[in-house]
Amino acid sequence: MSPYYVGDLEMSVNKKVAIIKVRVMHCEGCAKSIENALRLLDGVSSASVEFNKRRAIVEYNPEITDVDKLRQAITDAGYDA
Ligand SMILES: [Cu+2]
Repeated sequence: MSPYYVGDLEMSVNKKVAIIKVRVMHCEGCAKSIENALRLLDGVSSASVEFNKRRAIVEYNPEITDVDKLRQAITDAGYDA
C-alpha cells in the first residue's frame, strides 16, 4: 500500500502533530477503533479521527514514537493508512 501520510506540523521539540490519511473506513465505528488503537501507543498524547475527511490527527512525542509506528497501528487495526 502506498503511504498516504499527509503532513507533520512541528509544535515544539517534544510535540508533533501528524495528519495521516486513512484510505478505507466505513463508519464512525471504524474511526473510533482507529482512535482507540492510536491512543494505546506509547508517545501518543491525543488522537482524533475525522471520518468524513478520512484522516487521523495524532499528537505525539517524536522522541518516543514516529509516523511509521502510527501508520503501523492503523494498519494493525485493519485499515489502510
Ligand atoms: Cu465501520
